[in-house]
Amino acid sequence: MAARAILHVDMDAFYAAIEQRDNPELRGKPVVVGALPGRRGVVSTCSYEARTFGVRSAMPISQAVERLPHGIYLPPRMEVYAAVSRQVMAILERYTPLVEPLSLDEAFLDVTGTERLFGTPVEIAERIRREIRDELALTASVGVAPNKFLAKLASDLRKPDALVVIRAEEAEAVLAPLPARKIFGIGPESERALARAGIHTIGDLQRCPEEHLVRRFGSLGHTLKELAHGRDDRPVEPDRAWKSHGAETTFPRDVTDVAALRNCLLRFAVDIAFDLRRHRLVCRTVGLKLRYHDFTTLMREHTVDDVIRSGQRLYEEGVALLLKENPTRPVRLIGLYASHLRHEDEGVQKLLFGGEDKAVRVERAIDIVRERFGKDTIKRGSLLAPEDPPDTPG
Ligand code: TTP
Ligand code: MG
Repeated sequence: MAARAILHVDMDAFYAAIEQRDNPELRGKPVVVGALPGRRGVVSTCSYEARTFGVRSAMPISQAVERLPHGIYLPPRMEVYAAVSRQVMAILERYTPLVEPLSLDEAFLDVTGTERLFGTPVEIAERIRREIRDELALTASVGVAPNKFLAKLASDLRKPDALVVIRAEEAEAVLAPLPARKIFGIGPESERALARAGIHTIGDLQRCPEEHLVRRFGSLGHTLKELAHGRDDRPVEPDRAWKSHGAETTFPRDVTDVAALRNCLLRFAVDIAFDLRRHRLVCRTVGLKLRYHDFTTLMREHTVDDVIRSGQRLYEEGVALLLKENPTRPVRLIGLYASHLRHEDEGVQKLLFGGEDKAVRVERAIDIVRERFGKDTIKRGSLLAPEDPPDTPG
């Protein structure tokens, strides 16, 4: 697989930073968000000022009060944090639709191949940090690396407000001195099991032959070995809500003519394919959305075995869904969606493109014109119409 560029973005002291932002009197002070003193419950998070007193997430609030009696204790305002989270994710999505949120305040991004559009991965990381600071008055730490494991490790390395890059060739050296528990998924129990085997640092894992690890820990042994050497090929997977890309329209007047519906699908397919190619993405699932005059709404999907790259194929799949649905009632809204997005370099799927190659070549040529002269220079209908079979009635 070609070298990838993965970012891990993690907001600093997220809930506490929002409280300090929204109430300037709290800035520079030890703020603890979570259960209130005297009640049962735990710390959700705390400001870095509170961390110097040893307060941590998930600590019982009684223990936090022992360490920090003069702290400022606040109940969480979840709706506010969720709204800020959406703003953060929207900033990330400016750079790629391949955003995989892990929680309200962190996400992976795959920015492989976006150089021409937005700059190098490090430049993108800097821009993201700047936009979060300027637009949201918050700070984020960002890790830049060739895979998810290293990117997440990097974002955590010099928190808060840091940008850390781990290059493939320096990964083993960066990892070696770190405790084994820094590996994703090693909890206290695995940590003890590793310690019993004499493994304390990631460097110990690097030196331990894989057969030993597999004998002791089963398939986990293999994973540990891979990660210890900084190897991780998990893809960035946007969750369903984020990972589809589509277009829809509500008609000024309800439509019954299938030819008109197909025409809409054609326009959407060409636009979606153009956007996907700009981000070097392919999709595996095509979705058709229809809303009838009485507002009943349906979504039909088809997932292919290979991957879809061309507007032509998106269109054909969309039309197949439309004909299968065979709408007999007036349609108020139609939409077309591409989902299960993947980076075009990912995995063996490159070998499977087959017959779509020609369509993609033609459309790429048109992309260049569109990028240079704007979206509407080329009449979209002309792209696919010659091979477009006549409408089947109904
Ligand atoms: P984290 O990213 O783990 O923590 P953080 O953003 O507060 O601090 P930093 O990243 O700088 O170390 O978690 C994000 C938010 O999730 C955090 O602000 C509050 C919430 N959270 C909990 O409610 N309980 C927890 O145990 C943890 C770890 C986080
Ligand atoms: Mg955080």
